[in-house]
Amino acid sequence: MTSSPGRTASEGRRPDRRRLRDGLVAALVPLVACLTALVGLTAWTKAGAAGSPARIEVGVGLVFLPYADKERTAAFFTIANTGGADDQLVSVTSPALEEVMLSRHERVGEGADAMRMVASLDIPAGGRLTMRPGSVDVMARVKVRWKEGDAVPFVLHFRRSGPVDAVAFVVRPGS
Ligand SMILES: [Cu+2]
Repeated sequence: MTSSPGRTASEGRRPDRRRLRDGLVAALVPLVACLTALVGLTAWTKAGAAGSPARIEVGVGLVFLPYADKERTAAFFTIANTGGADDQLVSVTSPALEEVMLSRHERVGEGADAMRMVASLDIPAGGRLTMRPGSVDVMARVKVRWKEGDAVPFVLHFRRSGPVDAVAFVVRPGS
């Protein structure tokens, strides 16, 4: 890159962002269409949102690499509703997965964890749902072999906002 005399301070900050983005793009492999999900979660103010429709933003997700010969996996997304109306996540689909279910885990004693399937998850106006192991997740069975770092396309279906594209990166559980 050649440096031209008229560069501004904001242009000078760009290399950091570009490095970050290049790293993500390298990991994305062919799923360029899913790059929109990388916009991720933005800050918002509640002011002015009242009376407006639900507005859903889904961050880049994570999905667990199944153990050895196992097929079960769990995926995790952070979902923000920056709009003025409540919404609900009602289902999740992915061409790489079957038997996809929303589940909620609850502590039922020392080291014990009870899981139940739920029909929907609330995303209240101005609120956010952060899925993580042991709280709320997306359970599924994998149809294809993955390796760490693969990008898996998902569609999250919301009652009011309809389908929202997302991508999740394959990670080893516990990483
Ligand atoms: Cu679960």
